[in-house]
Amino acid sequence: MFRVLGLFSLLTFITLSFTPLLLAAQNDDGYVPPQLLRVFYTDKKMLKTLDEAGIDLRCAGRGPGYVDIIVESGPITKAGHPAHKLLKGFPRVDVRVENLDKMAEQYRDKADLGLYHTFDEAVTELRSYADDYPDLAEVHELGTSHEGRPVYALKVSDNVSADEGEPGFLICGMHHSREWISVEVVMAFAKRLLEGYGKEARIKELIDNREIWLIPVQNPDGFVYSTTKYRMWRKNRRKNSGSSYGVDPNRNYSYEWGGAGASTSPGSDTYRGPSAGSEPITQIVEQFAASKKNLKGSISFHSYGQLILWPWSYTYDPAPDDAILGDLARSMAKYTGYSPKQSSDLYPSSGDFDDYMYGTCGLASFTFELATQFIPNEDKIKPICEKNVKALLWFVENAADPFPILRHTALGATTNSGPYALSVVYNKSHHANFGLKKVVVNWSKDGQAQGQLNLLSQGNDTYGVELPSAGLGDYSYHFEAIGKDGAVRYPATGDFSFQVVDSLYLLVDD
Ligand code: 0X9
Ligand code: ZN
Repeated sequence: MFRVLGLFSLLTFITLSFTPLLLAAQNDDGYVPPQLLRVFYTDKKMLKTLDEAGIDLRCAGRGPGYVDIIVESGPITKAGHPAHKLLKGFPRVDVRVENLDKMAEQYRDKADLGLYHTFDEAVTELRSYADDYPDLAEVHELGTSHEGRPVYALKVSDNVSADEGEPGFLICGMHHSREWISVEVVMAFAKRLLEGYGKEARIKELIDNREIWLIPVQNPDGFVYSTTKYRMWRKNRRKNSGSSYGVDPNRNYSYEWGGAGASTSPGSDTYRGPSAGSEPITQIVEQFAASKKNLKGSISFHSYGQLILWPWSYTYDPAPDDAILGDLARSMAKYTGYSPKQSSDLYPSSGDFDDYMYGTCGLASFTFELATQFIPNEDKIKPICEKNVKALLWFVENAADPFPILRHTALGATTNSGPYALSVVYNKSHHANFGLKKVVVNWSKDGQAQGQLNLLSQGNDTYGVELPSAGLGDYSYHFEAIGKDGAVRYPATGDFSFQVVDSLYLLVDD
């Protein structure tokens, strides 16, 4: 049940000395299509200058030592272009996609978007799930967008029409219009759950004991705009004052709205909107999440970057539950191969989904950046969905109580024959009203109860005790947090355990 992991931090020094190579393909009529550039940097501070100049650093991919940016207007080779001068100081700039208009060309003449769902197809499919599995699936209209399109949620649970208070999860796709693959993963999860219920014990167990809310298309207006008018559209379709359109839905949530990494310019791709939660599609999701008291976790799918991000986004400070969030992200990363990191390590941004879900609603919330491009080729849809559905299944199974009152942080011994030092951390931020009085551990050896020991405070909300040696064999134990109104067991069910075999001291993993 418990494993001690050694963590090593790797420091990478990158030295680059390339000459900037800036290209722009200009059409006869002078129109310059949007380009995707990869800008390499040697120091994160260099990004600040781009950010401050209004270059969007937060809407494409990024990796160690580089950030992808979309340059929308005019050839950046022109001295007048705001990016031209700024990019001069960077060791290397590659043009990744010379013409973003052409990137999704293969779908241009297909009204049905090939294997991708259109908005209407996604809605029809959700409805068919409710028709085909009336006891397990229900379509809820949560509200409507600026242009009057419904935001739908599919609830998946046994006794679906009852609120059973089971641990709940909120899974969203399509905040950003051009990130079509995000819809596919949420739709694939719905399919896997519903088709699996009658066949797979694991799925039945899940649906019987969870309430799973799926919003495949959080931003319907933007999605329709991207799929019918302009593929690279990102925001929603608010008519701003002036001639610009759109608010970035992932800068508009009302937790820490208006801070870092969100633009005040309506024309920007990361425009935060006129006020916190100003957008109907953001309000809908906020109100939904705040009203569902049984929600425990949430994931918002985006593309691209192959990342799993956890709060905070708005600050470099670690979240109070950073260790737990990081562990959950690292576990999910095992299924996807994506890189887990705190959101702001990528870049800080404010008013995003995760910070609201974690900061306001107390959920374990994550952003997945799928794939290596916004709209991957059709043949990539299936493998991307499959591995992300695996991560989703793991999450919904394992994050039902993401922030337990105690957390087991260490098990150690200086010699193989013990004693065995245990320590736990009290999660004060999530259980402020518990009134912790003491922590005890009940332990057994080879199934024989050995009694109860008090843990001593070691400062910083950490409590510890040593289990005495009782010879070779199987040790098991669970803790109890004793508060003003009673005790809470940890783990809720089962025990932690380890074995002492011969002269070896073995930790047993779950
Ligand atoms: O910037 C965003 O909203 C997300 N990336 S995207 O390229 N899909 O637009 C990332 C959201 C996570 N937040 C931070 N990294 N701050
Ligand atoms: Zn996105």
